Amino acid sequence: MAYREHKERLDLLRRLQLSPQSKTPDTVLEWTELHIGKAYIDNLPESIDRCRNVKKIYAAFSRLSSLPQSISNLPHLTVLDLSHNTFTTFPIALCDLTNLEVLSLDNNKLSDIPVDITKMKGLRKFYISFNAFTTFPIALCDVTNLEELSLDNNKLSDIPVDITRMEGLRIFYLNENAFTTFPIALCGLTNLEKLNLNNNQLSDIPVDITRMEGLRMFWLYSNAFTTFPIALCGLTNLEKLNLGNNQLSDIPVDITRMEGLRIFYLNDNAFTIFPIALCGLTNLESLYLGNNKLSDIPVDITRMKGLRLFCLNHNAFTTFPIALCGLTNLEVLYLSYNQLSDIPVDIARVKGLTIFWLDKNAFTTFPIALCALTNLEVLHLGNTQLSYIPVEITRLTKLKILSLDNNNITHLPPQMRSMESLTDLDVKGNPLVQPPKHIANRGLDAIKRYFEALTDTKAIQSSRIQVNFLGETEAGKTSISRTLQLGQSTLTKKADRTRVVEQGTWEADEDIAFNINDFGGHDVYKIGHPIFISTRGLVFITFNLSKYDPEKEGHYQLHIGDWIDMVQAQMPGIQIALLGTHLDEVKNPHAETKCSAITRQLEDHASEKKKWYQAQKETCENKIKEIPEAQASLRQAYQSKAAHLQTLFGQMKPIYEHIFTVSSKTLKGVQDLRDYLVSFARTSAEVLPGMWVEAAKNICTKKIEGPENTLGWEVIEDLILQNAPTSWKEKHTQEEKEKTICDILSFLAHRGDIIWFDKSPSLMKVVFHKQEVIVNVLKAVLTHDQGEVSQKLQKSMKITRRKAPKIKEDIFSRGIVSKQAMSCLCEPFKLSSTEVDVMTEMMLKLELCYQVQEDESLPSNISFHFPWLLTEERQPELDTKWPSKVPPDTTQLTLQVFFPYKCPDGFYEKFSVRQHKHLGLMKTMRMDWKDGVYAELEGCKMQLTRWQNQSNLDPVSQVPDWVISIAVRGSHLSDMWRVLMRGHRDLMDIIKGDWPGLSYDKYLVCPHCVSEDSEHQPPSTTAQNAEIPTKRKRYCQKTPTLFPGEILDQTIRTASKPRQVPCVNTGVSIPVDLVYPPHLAMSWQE
Ligand SMILES: Nc1nc2c(ncn2[C@@H]2O[C@H](COP(=O)(O)OP(=O)(O)OP(=O)(O)O)[C@@H](O)[C@H]2O)c(=O)[nH]1
Ligand SMILES: [Mg+2]
Repeated sequence: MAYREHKERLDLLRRLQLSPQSKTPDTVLEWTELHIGKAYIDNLPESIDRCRNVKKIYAAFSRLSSLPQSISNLPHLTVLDLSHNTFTTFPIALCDLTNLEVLSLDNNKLSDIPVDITKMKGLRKFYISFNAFTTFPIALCDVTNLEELSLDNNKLSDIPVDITRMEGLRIFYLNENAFTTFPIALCGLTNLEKLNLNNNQLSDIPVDITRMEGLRMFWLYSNAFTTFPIALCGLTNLEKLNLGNNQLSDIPVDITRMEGLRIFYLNDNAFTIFPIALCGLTNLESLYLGNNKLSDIPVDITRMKGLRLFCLNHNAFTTFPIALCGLTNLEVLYLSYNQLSDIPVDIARVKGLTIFWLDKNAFTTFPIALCALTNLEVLHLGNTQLSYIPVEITRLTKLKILSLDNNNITHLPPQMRSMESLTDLDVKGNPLVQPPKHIANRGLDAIKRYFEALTDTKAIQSSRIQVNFLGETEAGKTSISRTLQLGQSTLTKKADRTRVVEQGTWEADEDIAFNINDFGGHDVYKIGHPIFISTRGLVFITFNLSKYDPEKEGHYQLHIGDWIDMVQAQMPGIQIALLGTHLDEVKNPHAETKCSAITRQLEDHASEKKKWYQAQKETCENKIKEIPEAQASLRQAYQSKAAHLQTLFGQMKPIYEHIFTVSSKTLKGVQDLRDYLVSFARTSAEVLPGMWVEAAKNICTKKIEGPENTLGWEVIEDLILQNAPTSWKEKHTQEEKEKTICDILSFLAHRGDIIWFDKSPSLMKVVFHKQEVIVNVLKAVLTHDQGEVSQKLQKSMKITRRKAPKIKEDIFSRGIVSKQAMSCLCEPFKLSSTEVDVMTEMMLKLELCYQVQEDESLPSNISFHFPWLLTEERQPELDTKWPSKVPPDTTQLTLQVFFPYKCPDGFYEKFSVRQHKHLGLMKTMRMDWKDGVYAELEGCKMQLTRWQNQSNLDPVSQVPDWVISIAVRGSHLSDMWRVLMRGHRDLMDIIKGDWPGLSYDKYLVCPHCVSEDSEHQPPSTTAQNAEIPTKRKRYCQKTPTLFPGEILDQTIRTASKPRQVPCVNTGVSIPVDLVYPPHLAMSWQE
């Protein structure tokens, strides 16, 4: 049932409470279950007894500390969940609920139970884990019908003898308490079946334990046993015994008396020699001996005829313990985390083995003996050092799951496609060539299809690499790119500026080719790079070496540094190299001197980045040290932040160490560049089916020769299947052929040959094989050049002269492009109307704009909103809806995300577009201006803004940070948090997807500081703050307290909770739910 519906029920009960005389509505009488958990209420309504037929009430995760007496009038109530509340005493009203069977008061603050509990004759299961009991609540001894009792996670150290009166008790949880000696009274519980004493400090067990004849399962994990408690040997009916995580190093022979034992945990102990006595446990089925220091197994083990599962992970085996081969009934064997390098042929004797864990060992060659284990269904061989998989693996015809991740495998045998049972193949983290990595990532089916194509057509080792020249205008990009292609000096003319993008190919060898992209400088690329540049490709940051002056202020940043930052933010893993042109115009020794200066500048740049990460990390670590124990959740927030910084830093690929210098005039240095390109291509060569290579060639030819702007599905089909052998075509259904086409297209897209959106059903039918077509359109739409747009509108036949200014006004002040205006802007490129539609759909998909139907009665009246185009300032009338000062009775939650130096181009705009998903659907009010959005939704007001933080300049560079902030105002915290958290998730998703290498910092601004003062508001709204009363001025001088934004990333609950958190900058304490969203805040304990 939906959360909202439960809330409605609660509201209904509240209304009934206000009119006690009213008749109980029939719906209330129909309720049999009431879910009012997470309602954050202090009391259940007195009217609870109106739901006379209710059987189950769930009221966990609230603030309940008492119950209305009326609850005792619910005769049918059998289940009541009051866990995670704030009861300090047992709610006495419950004692009259004689039919209650299950009661949970877990996670409260109880320390005693009243004698009246004995009235609850029906009680079967009682949960009081995580409370404050220091002594056993004696009253329970007379609840003789109780079957299950959990008292774990309290502070008990003894049990009274009276417990023996609880004759019905079957299951008893006493783990995580303070027992140092075994509570002897337990021995009288002769009917007890399950006893959990994990995580205490026991070191012995009394012989009286044998009185517990009913005991079947006994947990003693994580205690202080150094020798095996011999008394246990008398428990001949025991079936499951857990003695893991103690300090045992031997087992007495008496153990053989435990004939009933089936499952035995001895992991995490101190065994160095296999305890031979175990061999007498011939009925044992599962034996866990992981995390010890075993290096051998005696032959006697074969006596354990019943053994099915044997765990020996994390031991010290360097050679395979041959005795295991005699365990012919074994089905599951764990040997992960050892140092095995081979498996003997005798393993074939363990015929029934179905699951075999061998990952994290030291195999360098594939243990071929495994191939005789024909019943194997699961085989784990990840994280070893395998480089080769033999074709014999296909003998494992029943194999379903095979993990080979993180090895050095380059080739898989094509015959693997015939392994029909295989459903899961993990080959992540291998330098795969056959199949190519990208195909492997598409899953097992794609791998099988690839292998099939490989068998049907010739296999060709091939490499086609995308080479991208980026850099300032007139750097020499076009000249070097043409020079490379033609193999002779090709200088451009002065007037020959690259307006969009020039594409070319260079075939260095029969099987090595390059797709060359030469980009002209335009902002469009800055948003579009990830669409155009393949992460497998190369990026050359090109600059004119003769004009480059290392001494000149800003030269490095403009010509090199900014470009590196931009590329690394979007594609942190891509290989970047520097290319200095105009070598002929540089006087020798100058070239080398300049290059070494640049090398130093590169190093400074890299070390500055590193410092930024380190400083951030140190701040986190210092905070972690300062945070009190009780605020574990906050601590975790900082830990995850530190970890995130570490990964961010780790994923960045260093710039190629050599700076290439070339002259497109004299060809000096060009050979060096070619050699590097060829060697780079060779290292990333892949084995491809002949059919694929032909398909790629056909499509690439179309780029240069064909007249089409885009390729439709039929053309694609034709280009790809043209060269497929007839036998292949006959063998496959249309559906299978389409899958193969998708494999090939996805491969080509990944390699950067084409642009293809496989996730969108309509877009996937179109291939953008010419980058310049997309670029042209993007450039035409996303231009800020009003004159150019006016001209186009005037030229267009579709638009009347009278209408043109209105359309222009729409575009530039409101960021709105109507469907008609769109086709008009595309006119010069001679696109078909379908192509215009496809382009618009692509822009929607890239979230450059969102679509709005302006008039409900006119379905064709569609327009597209581009935040990118907005030029208007914030509308003054918004000051009444969102005054700079937070109004009384209103709270403001604020998230601020800081970007050092630069807010990546298009980031804010994408975020603004994404909001349409939430705002559009509900038809809420939304107002946009150039750096912000105001919206009213779900009972809250929200303002998104982008601004530069002038008050916090970088101490060295004096460059202000960019900030994107989400502020939510309202009076219902839980609604406000929902809106804020959704905005936060959108921001993080965009970073993860589009700018994975971006450095940022995020904070929650203290709502208390915000309401005291508006200093930190965006500059545009702070003008009124000049006249602030003196008392409030005091606060203004301080910056608001910032809490780590990582709080919002936390999902788990912690056991400790202050009700208040300190607002450090003003010295006051504020309620925890102003800083923590409800799902985190309410689970804390004082
Ligand atoms: N002497 C000399 N001139 C060069 C060299 N490379 C390029 N040029 C000249 O420098 C100018 C700019 O070269 P382009 O290759 O067009 O530069 P670009 O980076 O493509 O410029 P945009 O297309 O505007 O981004 C042209 O006049 C070229 O003739 C070179 O190695 N030596
Ligand atoms: Mg150019």
